[in-house]
Amino acid sequence: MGVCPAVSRYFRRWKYMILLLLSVSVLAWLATFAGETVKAIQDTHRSAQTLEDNAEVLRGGMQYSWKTVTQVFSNPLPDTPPPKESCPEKSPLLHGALKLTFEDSLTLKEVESENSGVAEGQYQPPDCLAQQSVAILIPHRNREKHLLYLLHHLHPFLQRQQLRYGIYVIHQAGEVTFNRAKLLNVGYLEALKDYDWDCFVFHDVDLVPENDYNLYKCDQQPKHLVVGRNATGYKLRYKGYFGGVTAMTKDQFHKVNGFSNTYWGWGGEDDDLRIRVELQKMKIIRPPPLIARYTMVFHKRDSGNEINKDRMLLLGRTPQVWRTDGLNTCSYSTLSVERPPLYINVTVDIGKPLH
Ligand code: UD2
Ligand code: MN
Repeated sequence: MGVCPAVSRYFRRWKYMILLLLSVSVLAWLATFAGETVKAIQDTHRSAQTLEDNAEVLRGGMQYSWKTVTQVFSNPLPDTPPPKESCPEKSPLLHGALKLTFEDSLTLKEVESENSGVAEGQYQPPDCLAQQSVAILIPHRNREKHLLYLLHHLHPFLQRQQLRYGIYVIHQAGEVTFNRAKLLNVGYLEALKDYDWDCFVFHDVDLVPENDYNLYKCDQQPKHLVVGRNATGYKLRYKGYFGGVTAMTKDQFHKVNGFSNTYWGWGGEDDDLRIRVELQKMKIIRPPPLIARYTMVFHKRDSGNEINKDRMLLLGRTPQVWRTDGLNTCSYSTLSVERPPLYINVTVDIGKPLH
């Protein structure tokens, strides 16, 4: 009696299934083998490359200390710097209140030699990763001596705070009426071309901080760093005062569309920024008065920066115009960007008032 046809069909189908399974396993095995071969070839290549690199390092000008040699041979990528740890929340280098000096004989060369860790106006802590990167923006014209004093004190001050920072001097070209606020908008836009800074500090050239606990870091809210200064008995000039030195994150400043571009001459532009901040429901914060203290280098009102008689009128219009007067309408032409050792010097033509 022959096998019944249903059973024979059943076995035939299984035969094919088993054959199929067998071929799949063979293929998988071959693929692993091939993968391993390629990996082995890559490994050989990599170790050859490492040896070549190591030989290169040894041939080069490195000092042949035993430590260096063992490091080179135990580290397959000798060029990779070791990962840095974050700098501590509170820098161990802070002093507190500082004794400031304003020597007439001070020179830029001296300040440069005191700050050899600064390159082209920028610095980062050598042995830890800074908690914030900060661009200091200084509006400037005809105040070279003040700039020298500020660089002299600010570089070591910022280094003790273990910040990654860059100091930008935005220099208004020509004799047209000064416009502090527009220069600061330019500084923000130009600094962002160099690096994606976390925080911006808008800084008068003549204000020197007296205490390094006054941190040049940004916070959850815009920060006003000058509670008091020598000439005004170290008291807040008036409620809502937001001049001198302020710190805002990239996003906070972007949110308020920066400063107004329309304040030519002295006054009002700092109050305008306060109104912008308040319109965004942000709240100005300040460090304690004993810390937020500054010395303002004595000066008279500069020629070319006369009182802006329109400032009250302009301040009344801020809620209506802030969206169309600020970073998004800041037109200027950059005449030069120089990078001497201690700052980035942006010279700019910002135009002139409409009337
Ligand atoms: C106050 C504010 C300042 C600003 C100004 C009104 C304080 C401590 N500062 O400063 O932030 O709101 O009033 O506009 O309250 N500058 C030059 N060259 C010039 C003119 C001005 O470099 O010819 C720059 C420089 O950075 C100076 C800043 O603009 O520090 C403010 O001008 P100021 O020092 O003449 O005004 P001041 O001290 O009344
Ligand atoms: Mn001043």
